[in-house]
Amino acid sequence: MIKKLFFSFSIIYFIFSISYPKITINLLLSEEKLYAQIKNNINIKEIGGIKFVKIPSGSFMMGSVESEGEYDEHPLHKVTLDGFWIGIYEVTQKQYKELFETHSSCFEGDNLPVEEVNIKDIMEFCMKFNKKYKVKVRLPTEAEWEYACRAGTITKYYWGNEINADYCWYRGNSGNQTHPVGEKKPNAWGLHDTCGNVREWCMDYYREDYYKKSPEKNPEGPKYLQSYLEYPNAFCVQRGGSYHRDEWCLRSAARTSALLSEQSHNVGFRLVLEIPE
Ligand SMILES: [Ca+2]
Repeated sequence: MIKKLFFSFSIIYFIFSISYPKITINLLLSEEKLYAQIKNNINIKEIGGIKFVKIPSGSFMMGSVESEGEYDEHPLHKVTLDGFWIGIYEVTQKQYKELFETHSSCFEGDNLPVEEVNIKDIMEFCMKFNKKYKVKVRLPTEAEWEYACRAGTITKYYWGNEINADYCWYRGNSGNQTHPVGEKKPNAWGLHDTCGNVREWCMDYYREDYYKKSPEKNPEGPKYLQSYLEYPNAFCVQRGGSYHRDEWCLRSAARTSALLSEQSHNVGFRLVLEIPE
């Protein structure tokens, strides 16, 4: 009797699984196992101790609606990006010391984000990294940064509309210092600390009205300047707020900038790895 029942169930299950494959997978795997399966399928590469995750190509709405945010976050506009690889974490002091004997970070610790770095320092780091590992890394564009940070969300932060200490280090919980990368919860694409800990340099020059005329496809910031080194008094974009700032600065759309020669105890960076599609 039991054998007959089992046989009948197997036949029904077989027909059902052909008709509804996604549902049957869910029936077979617990939620935990299903999550592990998805997690294992995330495309991750590790080079020079830095882990990069593949961000899918796609479109998103960049900036803030008129009733929210600052002047430079308007207008909310559609941006379409090719896929790219981005660091899961802010670059750490250990990773930085692999290529430079010293660094001048204010807070000391191998797994703390490197800070007190300006654009010239980062360019040198990228050149050495590229030479050593025969790859091409660079800073993210501002659009890549916001797209990666949002991970499909349209809320103020990637976790919702209210500040939440489970996800970030900011003035309210940092104890006025940086913290080891990756201690807080990641976004849906696996990135940690985009909001808070250290603010992150982007490769774009900053202009407050740039969103009014930026191209939809792969925007790279204002083009009126030629190169970083020719214009040391130019401003570059920084994103994400820091351990030293309040929650307003940690919003996904929040923009700020600094002289490209400037360095600060609350500013570091994460990298993009260029791999031809
Ligand atoms: Ca950060």
